[in-house]
Amino acid sequence: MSPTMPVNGPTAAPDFDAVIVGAGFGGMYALYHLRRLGFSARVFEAGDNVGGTWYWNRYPGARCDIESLEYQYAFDDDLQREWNWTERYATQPEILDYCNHVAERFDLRRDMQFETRVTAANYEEELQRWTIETDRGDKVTAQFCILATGCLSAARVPEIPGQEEFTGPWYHTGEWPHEGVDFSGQRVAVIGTGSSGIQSIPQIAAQAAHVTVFQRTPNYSLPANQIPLTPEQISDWKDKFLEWRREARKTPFGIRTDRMPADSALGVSKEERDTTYQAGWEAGGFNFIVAYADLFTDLDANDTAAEFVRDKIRETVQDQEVAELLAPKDYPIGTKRICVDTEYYETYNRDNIELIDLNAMPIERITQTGVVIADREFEVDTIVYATGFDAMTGALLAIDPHGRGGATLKDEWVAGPRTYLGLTVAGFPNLFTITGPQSPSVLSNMIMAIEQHVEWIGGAMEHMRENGLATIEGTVEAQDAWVDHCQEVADASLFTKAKSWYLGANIPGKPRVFMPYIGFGTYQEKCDAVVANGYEGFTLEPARAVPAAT
Ligand code: NA7
Repeated sequence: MSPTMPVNGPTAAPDFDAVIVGAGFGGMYALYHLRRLGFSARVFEAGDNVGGTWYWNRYPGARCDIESLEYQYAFDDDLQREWNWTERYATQPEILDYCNHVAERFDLRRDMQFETRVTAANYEEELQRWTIETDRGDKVTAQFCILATGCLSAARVPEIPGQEEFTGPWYHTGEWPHEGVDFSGQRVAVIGTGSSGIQSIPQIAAQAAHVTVFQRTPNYSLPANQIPLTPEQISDWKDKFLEWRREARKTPFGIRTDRMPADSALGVSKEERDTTYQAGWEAGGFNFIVAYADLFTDLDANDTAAEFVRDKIRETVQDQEVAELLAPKDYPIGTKRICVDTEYYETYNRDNIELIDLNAMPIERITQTGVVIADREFEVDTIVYATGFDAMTGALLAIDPHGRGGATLKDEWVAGPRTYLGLTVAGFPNLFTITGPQSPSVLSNMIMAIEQHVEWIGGAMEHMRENGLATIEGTVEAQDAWVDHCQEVADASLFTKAKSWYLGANIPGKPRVFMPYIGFGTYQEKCDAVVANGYEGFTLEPARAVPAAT
């Protein structure tokens, strides 16, 4: 049923109120929430089960870098009370178990179609609805199309000459085989040292005969200081969780902290600063990088933290030449996604690992038996590409929705993504993106960001139903202003000083536009104000009379 559409004939009512693309955390909650509001929805998912990112990224050592107690849904108090996380940072299998638990608990699968990839989404202007097509021949209509396709879901293997000649197995960390990989006795090449490389290298090195790591850019990595959670910690958290989540939603990165830093790193002595950094380092994870208020805005302040981490690398890694290669020097700490690891730097003290600096010499080609750099061939049995994703826009552009007048998203975004609030795109009525570009997404706790987006979208759909409205679309003016604002906020930070996937810099030819919005609390206020001001910046239109069916 579609309560907002006047039904002039059997062709007028779409099949569903909403089609949702993706059954990760975003798609699962969108389905649950829309159902609860009385809307009909169908989810299409390429994988054979729920989980999204956590379904695909099964590489050894995969863990979330947000603490498990924070990285969970808050929409249902009973759900959080009955689920028990075991460790401070949850492993991929445990997070996937949680996804399955949620799917079962709320009977989500009955409205999900798996092993089905959406291949087209076209807006039918006359009927004010979307037609969605899949690789299994489905063609369904819906008033709303909700893209919950994930920010890091379009895995990318770089084009290196000779790749197809390699006779051994190769894997991308983001499309890892479900049965796992046994590296025993193998010589393994790992290309890439982002989070996936940094998490998997220690585990691969512990099993393989030899590992050669090919590093283009070193990353700053902080120790996870992984610990099992105690029953007391868990029950204390459960009691406070909902209140703490409300607090978290007001913070810049969506992560609750007992102490919002107010001081400048430069306003205290080096001794005091180092004591603070040491405490953050020992506390583990992102605690370190929120020690002072100006670490993301002042280069000199940032460099005090960066140098502290470089010194930790020098202390940990015995071979000082290797330590210097691992120590990032040409971009501020935190401006590429900071990593959280377990024994990453320590792993370079093993005698079965070698680090190759691709800055001196890039990979020239891949042969049947290995990787060639300059005149040296590294013979390997297996290649692991930990080379990341076409982040934030890749999965959206792979669908390439066609909006009003047949305009394509690819054309509209040729110079980089343009959205209003990271939720909608002008010219594409009733199309929503969950954690889309120009929303905080990857610079916040993703699950919290997902809940905020889904609830905003659900609110808009309810508003339309109550007021007999059929379409919602951000205006070009509001969108232009939002894009400019996102850029201004980014320019006022240090984030644009690194060649990161936030900027599209990891993909040759991708426009360099800083994609996430910095500042969750401010963002949420803006979204709320837009609603309070009668959906400011949006055009909402009533249903048109539908031509009678012939
Ligand atoms: P990332 O963080 O994008 O890391 C990919 C890594 O692969 C990074 O070190 C890249 O170097 C490297 N890379 C990419 N292309 C090449 C080529 N052509 N040659 C050599 N090295 C290359 O992806 P991850 O999967 O590790 O992590 C993604 C996110 O998941 C992470 O941020 C967390 O949020 C969770 P570069 O830095 O581009 O020079």
